[in-house]
Amino acid sequence: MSGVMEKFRLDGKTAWITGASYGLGLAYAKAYAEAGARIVFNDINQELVDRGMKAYKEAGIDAYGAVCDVTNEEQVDAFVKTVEEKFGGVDILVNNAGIIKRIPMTEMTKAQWDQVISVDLTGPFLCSKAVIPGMIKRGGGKIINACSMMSELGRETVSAYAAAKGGLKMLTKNICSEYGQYNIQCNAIGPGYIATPQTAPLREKQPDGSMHPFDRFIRSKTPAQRWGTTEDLQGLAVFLASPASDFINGQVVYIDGGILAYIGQDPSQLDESKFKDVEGVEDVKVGDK
Ligand code: NAP
Ligand code: GCO
Repeated sequence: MSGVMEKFRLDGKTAWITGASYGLGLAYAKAYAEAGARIVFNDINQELVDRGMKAYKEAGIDAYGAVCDVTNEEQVDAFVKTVEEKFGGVDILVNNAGIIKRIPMTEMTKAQWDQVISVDLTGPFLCSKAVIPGMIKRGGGKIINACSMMSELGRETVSAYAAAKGGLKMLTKNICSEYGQYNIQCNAIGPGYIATPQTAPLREKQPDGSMHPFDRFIRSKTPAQRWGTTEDLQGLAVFLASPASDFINGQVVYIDGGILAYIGQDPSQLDESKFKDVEGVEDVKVGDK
């Protein structure tokens, strides 16, 4: 292969996707492997790492996985040291690991607030801080952060998550500003509403079998009138990890089916018979979301 499409290849690169046992992280990793990258990943416990290793093996991907809590600086530094010893270092970092707690702000405890900020904002800081020195030594690298609609918009019950994702947008711009001179590009993916375990509670059928009110609401706010799938995000993830995006830096690229461009319509006017998507999505509940 020669010419422009070669720019989208990741051959010879080591990609670290955090929290990638399932969900969006697993989808990014599968796409990166198809583009030629070596996959390394972490998750919060051995059960999840084992689940991820099984998924990668089934996909024919020889991934390296280990337990690493992205909020624990010692564990993060140890993970990066191991990857450097085993594979020569991290060329692509996707700060994907994240949690959300849907609690009205005045009812949220400080501990709950701190946990969300710690995973969703401090984690990307720690992981980026750990990989940047090696990237500088090797002549450059890619850092991709998991932003969100909540990097731009608020909504009820997600104050900590929105604050973290808003902060992550600015951390993206600051890593660009501080390390762009070393050929490090730091950008963010800003997904809309994607069908993963994290959003499963927003799509659960009601006891009478009807749609979850939030499901209907978000479709009325999305011109595509559907939830995104993990596959919808794979192309952008590969693009931002590849040489094709070497002159893009500090950007949040929103991939939302049009939500941020659209004022929305009356949810009661939606024709439910048109909704064929999302059925059969893997919505395994894994832990407290
Ligand atoms: P998910 O299904 O909840 O998966 C997140 C993964 O991160 C899980 O494996 C989770 O483990 C892991 N994790 C949580 N805390 C961790 C920690 N301290 N250290 C290491 N791993 C940890 O989420 P997702 O829907 O795939 O989303 C992935 C990322 O994209 C998140 O940052 C999310 O905020 C963001 N995002 C998602 C959407 C969406 O609609 N799904 C939209 C915009 C942005 P546990 O199972 O133990 O939690
Ligand atoms: C919520 C959802 C969202 C999505 C995503 C949207 O409760 O509103 O979980 O936050 O996860 O971040 O981009």
